[in-house]
Parts: sequence; structure tokens; C-alpha cells
Amino acid sequence: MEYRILNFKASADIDGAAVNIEPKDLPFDIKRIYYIYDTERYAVRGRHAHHNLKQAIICVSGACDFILDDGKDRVTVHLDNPTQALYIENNIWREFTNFTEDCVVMVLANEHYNSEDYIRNYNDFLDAIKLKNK
Ligand code: T46
Repeated sequence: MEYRILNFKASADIDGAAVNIEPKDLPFDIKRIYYIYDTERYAVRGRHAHHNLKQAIICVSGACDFILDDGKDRVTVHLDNPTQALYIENNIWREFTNFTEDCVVMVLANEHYNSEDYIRNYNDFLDAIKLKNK
């Protein structure tokens, strides 16, 4: 399964904490930032893969679970640390759920939003991976 955790520099004192993310800390150039909040605890978001997208996914507040599937294996990554990002590239089916009330997920992406980049059907996803691995 191709994913990894990126660690960012954080500073904390009695007045609070701050995380600093610089271009050198990411394996891509950022073209888009979006964030997700106000989610129902057991809502399941995602349920798709992308043809061409790199993303660093940061739970800046609260916690949630990311389920990653590469067509062979399925892993669950629990995100609850604002100093870390889940880095994923193409060909990973993702679902995320189990949101705490205060959950805010911020995503840094290497491409602009493009609805045609989505693979929304799981069988189409499996077919796309098979074609890539031929
Ligand atoms: C992923 C997780 C973490 C836009 O208009 N612009 C955007 O940049 C995005 C991401 C979405 N939208 C619109 C498109 C849909 O009408 O917002 C609606 C929900 O989008 P989507 O189904 O992409 O949202 P999530 O939360 O299921 O998934 C997103 C990313 O697509 C996905 O790659 O990893 O966040």
C-alpha cells in the first residue's frame, strides 16, 4: 500500500501551538487547499479514487479514520495529530469516517479540482489498477 505519514515542525508554549509547513516539507507543489468540517460522526466521505492527484491530508482538529484500499489490501489510518499528514497518491480508493464533533480535515493537493479525475465506482477502480499493472 503506497501511503506515508509526513511530519511537520511544530512549536508549542503555554500560549498554544503552531505548525509550520513549507514547500520543502511536501513531495509536490501545492495548487489547491480545501478543508472539511461539520461532518456527521458516521458519515462516510470519499468512496472514490483519483487518476492523477497527490494529497497531504491533515486532521488539524479532532480525529477521523481513513480507510485506504489499493485493490489488494485495506488499511485504516487514524488521524488525530495536526503535526502529521497522510500522504497518498493515485490508485488508492479512500473512504473516511468516524469523525469527532470537532474534526477539521485540511487537504493540500497538487492539482486543481477536476471532477473528471474521480473514479467513483469500485469496479472501475479495480479495472483501472489492472490496466496499470499490465
Ligand atoms: C479526498 C478527501 C480527503 C469542489 O468543488 N472543490 C474541491 O476541491 C473538492 C475537494 C470538492 N468540491 C466539491 C465537489 C463535490 O460537490 O465538493 C463536493 C464534495 O467533494 P468530494 O466528493 O471530492 O469530497 P470528499 O470529502 O468525499 O473527498 C475529498 C477529496 O475528493 C478526496 O480526494 O481524499 O476529500
